[in-house]
Amino acid sequence: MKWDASKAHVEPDDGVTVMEAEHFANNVAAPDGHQWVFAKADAEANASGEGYMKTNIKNAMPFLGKTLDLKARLDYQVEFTKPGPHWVWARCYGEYRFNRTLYCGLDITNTDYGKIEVGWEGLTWKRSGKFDVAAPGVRTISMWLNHDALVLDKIIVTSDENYKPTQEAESSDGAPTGIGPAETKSGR
Ligand SMILES: [Ca+2]
Repeated sequence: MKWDASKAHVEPDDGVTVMEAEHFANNVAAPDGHQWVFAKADAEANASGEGYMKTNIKNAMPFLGKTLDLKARLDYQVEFTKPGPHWVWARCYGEYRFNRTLYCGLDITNTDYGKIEVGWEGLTWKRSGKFDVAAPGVRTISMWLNHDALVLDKIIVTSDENYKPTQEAESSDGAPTGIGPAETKSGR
């Protein structure tokens, strides 16, 4: 797929790029049929924006393919203006208590930093490890689903290690639970 850089979310001066999960640039199904699908926001899910993305299959399988090319993914375009270390926050949850992992990555490559352990008490914010953006420009941020019954509402890419998406209430494991800031403008 050829990207349209004019549709990228442009990293603002504060280094906090906010994207609704449902505003993906590309949605790629896994070979086994797993895929992210859109669901409209409703009061129960407490979603931000028009809705959220969730898995289409609920088999409670422990892992969906061992490598990233075997997992369903969503791609987002970010025009980075502040090269250097970044972190990804995901507002997400998993219905199954023990199998709840997302992976995020830069430019569709396998990474050590990308593992995000998802909560199970409704939508909460969880953060990835550190990844490095070497130079300014449009890059691809991807989100892979590693388990069934996952929900992804919103994504924030930040250059500030101490950033928190919201100071509102926290879940019992200390994760922020609020909706967080408004989406960063793009050419959409
Ligand atoms: Ca959303």
